[in-house]
Amino acid sequence: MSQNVNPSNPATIPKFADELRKPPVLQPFEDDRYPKGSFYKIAMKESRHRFHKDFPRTRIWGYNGISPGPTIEAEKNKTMYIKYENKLPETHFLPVDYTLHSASDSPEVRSVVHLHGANVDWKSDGHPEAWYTQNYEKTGPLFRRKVHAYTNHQPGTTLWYHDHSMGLTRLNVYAGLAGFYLLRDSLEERLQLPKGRYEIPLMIQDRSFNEDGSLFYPDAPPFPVPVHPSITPGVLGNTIVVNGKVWPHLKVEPRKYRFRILNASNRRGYVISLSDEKTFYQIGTDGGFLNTPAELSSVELLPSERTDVIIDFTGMEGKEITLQNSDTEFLDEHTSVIMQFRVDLPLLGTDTSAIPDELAPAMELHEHHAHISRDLPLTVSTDEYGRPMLMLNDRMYHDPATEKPSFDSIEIWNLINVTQIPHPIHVHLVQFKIIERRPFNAERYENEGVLEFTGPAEEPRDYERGWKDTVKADVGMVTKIIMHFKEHTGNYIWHCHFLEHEDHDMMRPIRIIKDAHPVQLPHADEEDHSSDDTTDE
Ligand SMILES: [Cu+2]
Repeated sequence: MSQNVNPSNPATIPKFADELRKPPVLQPFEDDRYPKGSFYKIAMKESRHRFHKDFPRTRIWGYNGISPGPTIEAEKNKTMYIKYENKLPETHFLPVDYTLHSASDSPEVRSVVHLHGANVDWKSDGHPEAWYTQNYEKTGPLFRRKVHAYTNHQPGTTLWYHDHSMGLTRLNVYAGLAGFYLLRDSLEERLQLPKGRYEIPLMIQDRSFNEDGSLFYPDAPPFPVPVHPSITPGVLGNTIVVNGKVWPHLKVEPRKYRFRILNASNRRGYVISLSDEKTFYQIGTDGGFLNTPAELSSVELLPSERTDVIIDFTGMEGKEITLQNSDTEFLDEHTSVIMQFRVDLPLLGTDTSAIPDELAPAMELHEHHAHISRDLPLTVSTDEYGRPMLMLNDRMYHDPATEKPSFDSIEIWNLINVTQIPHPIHVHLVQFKIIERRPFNAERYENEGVLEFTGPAEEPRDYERGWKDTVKADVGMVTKIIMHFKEHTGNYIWHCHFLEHEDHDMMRPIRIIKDAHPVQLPHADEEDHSSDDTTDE
C-alpha cells in the first residue's frame, strides 16, 4: 500500500488512478441435457479483489469470484439455463443480524440469485425464500430449482443479477454478489448503436473501507439499540466504485460510446451528469428502449435503476470529462465524483454508429385499461426491539399476501409515501409505466385514512418515460404506476430497493393467481410439481 493512502479516508485516495474494467462475458458449458450453448454455470465464492491500485487485495464474495460478476449475454426468446452454485464459506465476513425475518433459525450464509427486471417463471425468479446453502444441503421453503431457466421473452434491455436471500441481501450484495445481464434483440441490432468495445456497462456502487483496505460495513446504527450486530436504516459508502474500482478512469476515442449505467448501491441515490455541462442521449430505461432518444443533462438513479445512454466524445480530443453526482441527500466532495473519461485514444476508424431518431415502437398502458387500482401506503413503524422499521401496506414480510393480481390483469398501484424519505419501489416480474405523482396530505391520510390531494399531478420526469421496474416513490407524493401481469402465475415479491429497508421489513409477497384455479395454500407452503421442473439436476 502506498504510504500516504488510508483506504478509510477518502481524502487520501487518489482519484482516477485505476483504469475502468469491463467485466468478462460468461461462456457456456457443454451439457447434453441442454441445447448446445444454452447451459451456464456460475460459482459464488470468496476471493480477493483490488479496489484501488494503492490498496492491498481484500476479501470479497463474487460470482465466479469476481465483482462485478461475469456479464451474461442473452438473446430475446432464446432460453438460457444457469446453475448458480453456492461455494461460499459457512460464516459471513460482514455483520449478520440474527433478528431479521426468520434468520434466527436459518443457516448463517444463504444465497439465491434474482434476475432483476426479468419476465420469468417464479421458480427461476430467485425468490428470497428460495435460498440455499453449499451443495443445497439446506434450502428455503420456496426453493424449487437448482437450474434457473430464463426464457428471455421480453424486449432487449439491461438487466442485472444479484443476491436476494432472505434477510441477507444487503450484506451479500455489498460483499460483491452482482453482475450484468444484457438481453439483446433484433431491434437493437438494426439500430446501429455503438457496440463491441464502444458499448460499456457501468455498475456504480458506494463503499467504505477499513484502514487495511477491507470492506467496511457497520454493525450497529448511530443510535442505541438492544441488538448486536444490528441492521441500520441504510449504509452509505464514502467512496464511489465503478465496475469494482474506486473512482476509475476510462480512455476513450473521440467518437460515440454507449453506456448502460446501473446504480447497484445499497442505499445511495445519484443524480448523474457530465462536467462542462455536456449533454448525453438517453436511449433506454430499466425495461428497454425509449420510443425516441432524449437529450438530457442529468438522470436520477436510485438503487437498481438503469439508464442506457450515448455519450458523444467527437471533437473532444485531449479533454477530460468527469461523470459526476449532484444528488443532494448525502453529498460531499468525494461522493460527488464518480469516474473520469479521458479522450486520449486515437480514432480507430470512422464512427459509423448512430443516435437514431426512432428507437422502439410505442407501447402504452392507459389508465382506462386497468382492472383494479390498489392504494399501497409506505409507512414507518418500530420493531419488537424498538428499532425503526419500514413497511409496505402496513404489513411485515411474513404477513399473508395482500397483493394477489389475477393472471392477465392490468393493475394500477398508488404508492402512498407517508415516510420522510423517498423509496425506490421494485416490482418483480413486470415492467411498468409511471402515470403520475401527486402531492397529498400525509397527516390526514395517517390519522383519518382519507387520501386528500393537495396539488396537481406531475408528469413522469424526462428520464423515466420508458418501461420501468423500479420507481422513486417521492416523499409526500402518491406515485401511480400501471402494469400488466401476464404470462406467469405464482410467488413473486415487491419491495424497496434500499437494501437495508428491504431486509427490514419493506418487502411483501405478490401472488399472481389464475382465476380458474385459485392458489389457496398458505404462503411459504405452496407445493407445485409442474412439469417444467424436469430440467433440474
Ligand atoms: Cu425504502
